[in-house]
Amino acid sequence: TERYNPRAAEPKWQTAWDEAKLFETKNDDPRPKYYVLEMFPYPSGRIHMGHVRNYTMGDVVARWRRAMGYNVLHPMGWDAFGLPAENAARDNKVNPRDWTYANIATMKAQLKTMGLSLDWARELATCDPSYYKHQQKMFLDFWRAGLVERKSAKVNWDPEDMTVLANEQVIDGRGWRSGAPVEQRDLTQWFFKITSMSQDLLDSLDTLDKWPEKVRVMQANWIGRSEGMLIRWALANPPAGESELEVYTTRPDTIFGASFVAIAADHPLAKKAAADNPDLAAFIEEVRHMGTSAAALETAEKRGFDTGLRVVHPFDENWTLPVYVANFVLMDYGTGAIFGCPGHDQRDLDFANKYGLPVVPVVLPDGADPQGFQVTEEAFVDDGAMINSRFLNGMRFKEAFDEVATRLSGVTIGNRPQGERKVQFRLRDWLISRQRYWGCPIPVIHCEACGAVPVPAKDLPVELPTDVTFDKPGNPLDHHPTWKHANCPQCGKPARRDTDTMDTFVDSSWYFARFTDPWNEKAPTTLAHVDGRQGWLPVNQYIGGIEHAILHLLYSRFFTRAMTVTGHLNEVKEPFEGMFTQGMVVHETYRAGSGPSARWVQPVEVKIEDIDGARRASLLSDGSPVEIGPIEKMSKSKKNVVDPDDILASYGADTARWFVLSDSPPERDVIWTEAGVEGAHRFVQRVWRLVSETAPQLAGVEPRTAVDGEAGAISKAAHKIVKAVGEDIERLSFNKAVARLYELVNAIQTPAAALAEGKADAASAQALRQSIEMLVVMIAPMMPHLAEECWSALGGKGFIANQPWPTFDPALVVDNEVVYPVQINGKKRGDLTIARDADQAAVEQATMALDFVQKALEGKAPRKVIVVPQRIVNVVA
Ligand code: ANZ
Ligand code: ZN
Repeated sequence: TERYNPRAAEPKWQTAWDEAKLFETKNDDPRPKYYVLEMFPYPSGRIHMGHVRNYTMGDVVARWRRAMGYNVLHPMGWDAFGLPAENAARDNKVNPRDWTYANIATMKAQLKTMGLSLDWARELATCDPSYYKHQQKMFLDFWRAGLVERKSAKVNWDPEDMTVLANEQVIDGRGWRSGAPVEQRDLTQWFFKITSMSQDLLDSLDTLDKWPEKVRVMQANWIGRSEGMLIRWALANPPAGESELEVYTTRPDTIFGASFVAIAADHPLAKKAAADNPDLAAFIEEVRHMGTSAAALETAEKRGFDTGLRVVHPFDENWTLPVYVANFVLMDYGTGAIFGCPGHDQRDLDFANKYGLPVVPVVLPDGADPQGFQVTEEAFVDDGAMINSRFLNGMRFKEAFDEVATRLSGVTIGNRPQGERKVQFRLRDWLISRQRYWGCPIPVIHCEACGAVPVPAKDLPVELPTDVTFDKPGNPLDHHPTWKHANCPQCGKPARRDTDTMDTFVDSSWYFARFTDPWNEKAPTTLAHVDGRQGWLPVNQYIGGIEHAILHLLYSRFFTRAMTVTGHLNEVKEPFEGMFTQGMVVHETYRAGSGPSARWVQPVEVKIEDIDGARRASLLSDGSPVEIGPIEKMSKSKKNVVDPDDILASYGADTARWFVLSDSPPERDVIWTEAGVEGAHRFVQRVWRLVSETAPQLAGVEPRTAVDGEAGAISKAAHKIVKAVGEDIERLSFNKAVARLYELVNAIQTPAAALAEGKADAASAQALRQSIEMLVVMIAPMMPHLAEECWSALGGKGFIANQPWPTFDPALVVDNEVVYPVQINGKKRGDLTIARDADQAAVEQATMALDFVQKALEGKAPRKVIVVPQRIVNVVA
């Protein structure tokens, strides 16, 4: 028979599916709903292997659920706002909109060649006014509901490009383009009050039992709940207008180990102390220019400056401690002030050692000698018994914490208690203002008389102007000659539009809800379809990269709650019931040349051979040697990228899909190798051969389950695998499902060959017909085009995509047999398959009847046969 030709078959089936509108989903279909979604792509220009893997997994789930009888929603769209479009506009003089839509067209065509069962009728792009109009409406609704706030916040300011930079655009304290040292500036900006939901966002993680544990932990850490205390210290020598300093601590138990107090460079007290201290002022200036990211602070050397201020210990009026400005204290956490306990905090210890401050251990490790215990280089951060702590001595952490809390809450300083319990979250409000063009305009008009005024609903959307220029630094919306001028909706006087646009994370925080009714022009969602009894949400299975495990998921969880508060959802709190984070596609790296002329080269430039059992690489162009480097994430910089288009064109989509699903568990990285792809393609051809060669004999044969004899063995193999593959796909263990399908093809290969030669009995033919149909339905989620082609070769009616998932006969899959490894003189020679309930004598007898045992004994009786029930047989000759 002819080889399978994916180049002909794949476009043919894709067109047929399109024409039949096979994957267009109806909201009012009465079958149970299933919503599977992959994180939508940013239209960067071309799809990459990561997309191929991600979307293939989602498609397997979608196609399998459809076969299981669900009404499946599997949509696709474009996360289309963002900085790259503006960079392209500046560098290549193209309009961001044109650039974006051209990329969407290219990438959509690429996705189509993958044969994904997507409902393209629901396609959306977040940069489209028909989408962002609703986002502007929700912004205003959130504002009315008290979930939006305008306040001053620090931004990274690039003084040369005169623009605000995202944290990722600050590299070693400098602007990524200009290289100029970045400054911190205060700007009044818009925030979503996500912190008002901190506790609920944390608590509700417990309900997400279909999320990876690691993602829940990452979310919990990001929210970062701490139970601690606010403690107010009296200033011994206060500057004018001050009397006390408030610190936040999670370790009030260590209060007798305090040896200094430290405040952030931006702390108001620091400013006051610096007023008449130029050296301190200079130090503060220096700290402010340092990176303030948590990572930068972790690694930076701990530095400080004594302000000359002194505080009085809360439990001892004769004990004063110095107040430092320190670079490791952040202004926006707690109160921006700490007490340092060097014995039990590593940063404090490094700091104390540097500035010669006392180190008094107050927690004794269990089993340590109280006399000899000292802390020098390494702080003791674990639990133990209190020492050197007066009335706390002998207590453990909790007891000591409670004691300090009780005592300090009973004392007043000023007119407040000196200490009080305080729960603190690390989570900050979500700053959504971006001083950028290519984003969703913030629908607000600023009026001198009326302040910030919402744009009236009838004037939405506030559309981006198209005639913008990128020749000047800064925000093009700001430079636009007319766009920002508008009349105040309240008093009618000339006013100014907000020229900021929203963080693109806003766009992706509700697209999954929009997909449930993207046709609604009046409102972001349609309550009948979005959630609740008749609705689609929560998404049953969401699939995407671990890089979005924190912000995107957290923001979406916030948005879902906020949409419920503002009536855009009925009741749902959690947007994603199931979450799965897939691994990356990785590849070897190759390096040609040596010394300063060494360079990375692409896989397609390299020839690889096996020479004396070792892999050797050389350049295809001139045969010069190439060094094979480590296996890494595909990246442009290392050039170890395989373009999906090349694979799709040469092997077809099914091969690419099958390959990315096989080999590795889906949560792990998969190594892309040419050999692996070839192996996948061989399997495609093997399935096709199996089906096309048996099809003529199977014509008119009734599919039927067999129980006995050779035919029974065929049915048994197939039914077992039907059970296993279903379970594997349900658990998203795609690689295991793939392995089972290889197994099935192996199991029916020989009887199928016999059938093709006309040598099969009627029962076997029927069992084969059934098994092969099962095989074809089961490969359909992974290799849909091949499956359609096979189905039509078998004379199947309609599309395989509409076939129900096969059911198995439970009686055939119970394991009533056991396989014993058979050893002869301690060496394994073969296996014995026998009924599970066979007794000792029966196992012995069956062993002796085995060919290889007979041969080994050369007609003699064995000295001994040892049977370990259900485990192993050993024959001693
Ligand atoms: C005294 C102390 C003694 C502390 C000790 C720790 C160990 P989490 O768990 O993250 O909430 N801290 C408080 N505010 C800070 C700020 N703005 N910048 C830097 N550090 C700050 O950590 C709380 C602990 O981090 C607090 O408890 C405080 O140091 C420090 F043996 O207070 B601790
Ligand atoms: Zn006004």
